[in-house]
Amino acid sequence: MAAFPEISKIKYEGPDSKNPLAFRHYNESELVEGKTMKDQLRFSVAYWHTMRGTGADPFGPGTMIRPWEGAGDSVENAVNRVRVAFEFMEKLGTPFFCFHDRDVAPEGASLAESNKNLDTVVKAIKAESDRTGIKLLWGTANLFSNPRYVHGAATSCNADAFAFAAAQVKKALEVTKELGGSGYVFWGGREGYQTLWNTDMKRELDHLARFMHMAVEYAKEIGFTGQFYFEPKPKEPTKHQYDFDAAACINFLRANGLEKHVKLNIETNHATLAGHTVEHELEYAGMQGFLGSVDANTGDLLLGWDTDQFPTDVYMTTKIMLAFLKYGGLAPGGVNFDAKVRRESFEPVDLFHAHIGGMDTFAMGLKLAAKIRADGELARMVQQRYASWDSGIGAEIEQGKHNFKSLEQYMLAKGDVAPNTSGRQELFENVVNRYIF
Ligand code: XLS
Ligand code: NI
Ligand code: NI
Repeated sequence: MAAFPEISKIKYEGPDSKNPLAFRHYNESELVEGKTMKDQLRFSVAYWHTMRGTGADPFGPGTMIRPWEGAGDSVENAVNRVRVAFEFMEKLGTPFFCFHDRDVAPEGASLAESNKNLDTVVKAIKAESDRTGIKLLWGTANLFSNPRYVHGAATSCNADAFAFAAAQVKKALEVTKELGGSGYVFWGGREGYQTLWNTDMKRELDHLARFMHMAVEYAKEIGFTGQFYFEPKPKEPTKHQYDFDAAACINFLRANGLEKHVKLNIETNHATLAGHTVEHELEYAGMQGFLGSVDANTGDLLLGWDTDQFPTDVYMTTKIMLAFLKYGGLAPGGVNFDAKVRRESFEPVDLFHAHIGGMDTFAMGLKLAAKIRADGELARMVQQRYASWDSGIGAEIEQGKHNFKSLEQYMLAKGDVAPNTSGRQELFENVVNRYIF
């Protein structure tokens, strides 16, 4: 029985279409910079929000109408939910999905039972994945919901919590491999602190590094060759998360010898919570070779938390795609919609509207980014701004031919700095608008 009987496959109908259940910009077979949009964007559905989101908030219970959830949190219902998820993704045309272990299968009374539940559901996922060709982009483990992780998992003060988390990630890596997943994500969960008074930060971070090394070692042992990612987030649920932002994550990875194994999964809303823009985080990671994947969503200017809304801002998606095209594309990562429909958008069809909007906004961003790159004017304007470094003293400094003494000599002879030129911010902004409108 179909879960979305009134909805057929979402098709590309072009920019003039008024059909709310059609794409106006995402045309999966259209070529952009030599690759199809499908291969450039690598869209992924987040199982936790789309299949498990109830709409509950701190002020009230869930509101979502999900007719297929009747049987509750049983393994049987989990298997049935897999069919619903694949029907949704087939109709939408997303080639990937992402999950936490506990999103897809219920936790049992013991580790052994939880693993058994997961095996049963993973078998169903494998069958649906083989039938449809829809693949796992990345897997991860939920190391934050169960009360055993109240103080964190890898950074818990309780060594048993660390051990349980290790066992859970071991299993999550096995199923990610079994499903042919392209990656595995570490997001902090409760890895952080509420007060430094009760916290041995050094010890906790050493443990986190040990934990990640164990994951890397185990992946090698079982032949899992997917990409590991670390996902920055500054706060929530703890007041200070250790994976604060791209800079903190990269420093942690380098300081602990993990830089060859782990890249970053940058989430838009987390970037803004950290006081950055997503393009800042992408550029910072990209210039150092750490750009991996993106958790696509957006926050709200008036709300200071991780609202995980679907992206609809074309400027933002253009900037995201400019960064990815600049640093060689998204693969093996992708555009994972770590986003949820609003509590007030409780009908199943809203899941389609949300994803269609996000996919169209990213498709437009991709096309605009490619246009900006093909035209080259923005790049030329930036290059022009740094022209003093292309020859003469600038080129000599870059080549390492100078020191403080020689530069003092140069300036004593020259007298003063050559006149500065305008930053032309407004012109830059106007040029960007020319592509967008
Ligand atoms: C939470 C994170 C989480 C990760 C996966 O804020 O975004 O959903 O992406 O654990
Ligand atoms: Ni995320
Ligand atoms: Ni988030």
